[in-house]
Amino acid sequence: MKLRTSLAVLLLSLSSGIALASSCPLEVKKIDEAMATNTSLSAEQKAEVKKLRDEGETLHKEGKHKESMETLGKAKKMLGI
Ligand SMILES: [Cu+2]
Repeated sequence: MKLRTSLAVLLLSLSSGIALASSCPLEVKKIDEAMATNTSLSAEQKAEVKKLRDEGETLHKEGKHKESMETLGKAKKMLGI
């Protein structure tokens, strides 16, 4: 790979990392909002969503944004958002 190409790839991966880093808290917020308004979930389902939400938040704090987004995505799916 040429140096310029490697640099471009590096920059791209960095910027997507930053975009992901800022979107995790947004996803957490969306989940919190949906949790507050969604009453169709059972207590167990809510506990599961809460667990996934907390896991996602922890992963985000550890800098694992990809994993965080995946985990938060599961919670969102359960909430139907
Ligand atoms: Cu993040």
